[in-house]
Amino acid sequence: MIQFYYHPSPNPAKVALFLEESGLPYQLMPIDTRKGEQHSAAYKAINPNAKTPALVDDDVVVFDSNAILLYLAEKTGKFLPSDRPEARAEMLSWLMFVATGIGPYCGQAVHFKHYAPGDNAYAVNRYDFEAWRHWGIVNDRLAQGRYMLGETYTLVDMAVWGWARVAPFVLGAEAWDKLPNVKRLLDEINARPAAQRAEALKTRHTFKTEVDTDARKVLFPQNACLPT
Ligand SMILES: N[C@@H](CCC(=O)N[C@@H](CS)C(=O)NCC(=O)O)C(=O)O
Repeated sequence: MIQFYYHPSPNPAKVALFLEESGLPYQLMPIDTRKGEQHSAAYKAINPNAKTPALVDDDVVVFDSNAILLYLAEKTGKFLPSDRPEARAEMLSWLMFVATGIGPYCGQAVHFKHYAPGDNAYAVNRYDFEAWRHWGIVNDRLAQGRYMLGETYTLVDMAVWGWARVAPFVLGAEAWDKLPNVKRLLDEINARPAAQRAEALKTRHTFKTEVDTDARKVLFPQNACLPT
């Protein structure tokens, strides 16, 4: 059976949604990143990047949320566009856009706005701008069709959903006034039973919620010695 290494945060959420949508049986493997469990040798043998999510499917090991989405979509043949080269190219473009743009810029915006000590005006300005710019592109895309790839719900929508869930935390309270098409997609996916089951996974395990000094040491070890 699939083992899904999970923490209740945006990148694992995408994979949780796919697993629940597809009906694949899986075992939940909690990794409490605020307690440093991502740094264990056993977990790094699965994901050398020491982050969640990761997935083991018998002798297949796959890490990085968007790679996992693609693996599961190809395994099941579900939530993919047609295999015409144009459709596949469009899917890969948007999936990589989410992987390399939405995820990293949102992650850094959250870091500098909510967790980093000090003022950080330059970093906040840069990452806030880039996070907004990327979400604006997604919002414009969703003005052209119901979903990221047109009229069919695919893995790319699941990748977007992972971070759209937390857009106000990333961007601020005005996120939904400025990104109505992203909000429309978020609301539509949130209404799906699979999304509700994916969200409920966090209640199956007691994860540490505080980002206290100990959590900072394992999440941002290179900065742990700096004053907070
Ligand atoms: N590119 C990776 C990023 C994974 C990532 O940053 N995961 C976060 C949760 S959303 C994490 O595990 N953070 C803990 C840490 O940085 O130590 C992916 O998409 O899976």
